[in-house]
Amino acid sequence: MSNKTFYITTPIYYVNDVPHIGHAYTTVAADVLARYKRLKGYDVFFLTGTDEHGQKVEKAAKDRGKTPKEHADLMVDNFKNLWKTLNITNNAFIRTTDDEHKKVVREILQKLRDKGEIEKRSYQGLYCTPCERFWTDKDVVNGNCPDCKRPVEHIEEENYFFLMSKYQDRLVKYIEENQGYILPEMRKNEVLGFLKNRTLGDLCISRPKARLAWGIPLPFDENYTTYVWFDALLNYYSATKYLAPSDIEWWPPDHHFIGKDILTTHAVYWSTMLMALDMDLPKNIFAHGWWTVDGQKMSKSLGNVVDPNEIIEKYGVDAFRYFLLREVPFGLDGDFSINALKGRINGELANELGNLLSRTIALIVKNKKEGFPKRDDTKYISVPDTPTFFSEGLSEWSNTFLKSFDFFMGKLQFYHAIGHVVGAIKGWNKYVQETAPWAEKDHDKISNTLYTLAEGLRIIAVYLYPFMPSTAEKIWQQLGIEKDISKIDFDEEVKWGKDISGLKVKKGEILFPKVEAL
Ligand code: ME8
Repeated sequence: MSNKTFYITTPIYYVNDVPHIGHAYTTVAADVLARYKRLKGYDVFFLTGTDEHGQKVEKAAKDRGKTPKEHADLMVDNFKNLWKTLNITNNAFIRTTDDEHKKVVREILQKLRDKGEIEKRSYQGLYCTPCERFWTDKDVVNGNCPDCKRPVEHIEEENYFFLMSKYQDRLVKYIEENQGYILPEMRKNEVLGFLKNRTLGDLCISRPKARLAWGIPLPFDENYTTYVWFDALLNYYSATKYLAPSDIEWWPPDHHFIGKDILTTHAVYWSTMLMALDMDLPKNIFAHGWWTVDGQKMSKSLGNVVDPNEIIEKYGVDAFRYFLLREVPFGLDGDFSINALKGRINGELANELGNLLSRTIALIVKNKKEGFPKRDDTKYISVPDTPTFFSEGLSEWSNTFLKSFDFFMGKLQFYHAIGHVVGAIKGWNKYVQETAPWAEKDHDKISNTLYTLAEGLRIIAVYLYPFMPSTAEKIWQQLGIEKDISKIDFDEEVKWGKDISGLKVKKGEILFPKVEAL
């Protein structure tokens, strides 16, 4: 075990519906970072899971004639299977119906109650059942919920409140003093704007059992169940108590990856809950953008919800993973269309990457049937044919390249990190063109060029690994490298100048067959 640890989470998804491209997006992004960090020598705890309590799930189960638990048990496999198909390397999968999770939630509720952070009050307000939240008169638009636009009900009842309002100033200060706490910057400003322009209320964290039976009962009043968000947010903590290796202190998390739809619950509810518990706040909450499909909001009624399984079956896992992080800078909204996906496949993946591999392998097979000769440093290290686009020489190039790549990954700029690698792939293709080994007569020169290409591809595969793990593996296999790429030391393997003498390349399948454009 190393002493560097890295804890990353995705939201826990509701089991009222099947997973779609939006859920896949957050989970793939977290997977990319988790894979990268592992190769960088970190002990990684990557958590995802499902949010199984609450009215939404209760209603979905009722519509299907099942108990909520039966329903959740069926639905949870849709997520687990999709993560398997997508090659997601989560270390744990939490379900809020796990007994251990429920126990932690009850302990925390009791702790907050004992500390005087939870109070019972009589309350009246406008309640939106589908959204499971109260609104004020000011929020409601013509009697309808401002979020889902459905009618709200007037409700009067006694409930328990978490005294969130008293943390308002402390939270503002915390966000201002910890620049990287909420990212991207525009989301941080949004939260600060929200906190500075209104008086934060206290948070109603209970529902009478008669109205919501499908939830965790409050330990100090069994007539009530806890608000689904209170239960859900605590997953990030409870998982460290029973799903993570116990010899490591995982708290606080390094990143909570979420969509912008659930920014307030994380930035405000979760942060103040942790403050009340005297616990460290996560190091970062990153709220990414929203995917539309062909320019429209994804919705069941429009029938345009994208099932990742269908896309993967047709176009492959890695093309899909690549597309999600390459199409839009992480943090901004994006639009999914089959046309755009095909464009990425035919362009960067088939024409650039696939082509570079197949021509390199073909040239090596043609010229070096016996594999690479034993490396002669005088010939292979001082590369006279340094590609014109790498003015510093290749060792230097590999060092600078690593620095930029690490910079982009550190800033969660996946789009730029991939762009950087694509730039190199294009450069190597240009290099093949310029050196034209097929027309070369000098054998040493040919060997040199082929070594340079193979070494370039070996390194490119390492950079591609977090994004497209199977593709990276295939590149290494075709180059004849037998090491398991998921277990390497990243920094070591991206250094220029490995001895690859004796490797026997294996011509393999085409990485990305071209797809018919629309
Ligand atoms: O909100 N574009 O669960 P949920 C991008 N259970 N991302 C999207 C998306 C889209 N169109 N649609 C969904 C919940 N997502 C709660 C979370 S966490 C303690 C509890 C992704 O099933 C994005 O990550 O509605 C978003 O935040 C999440 O799915 C919402 O998933």
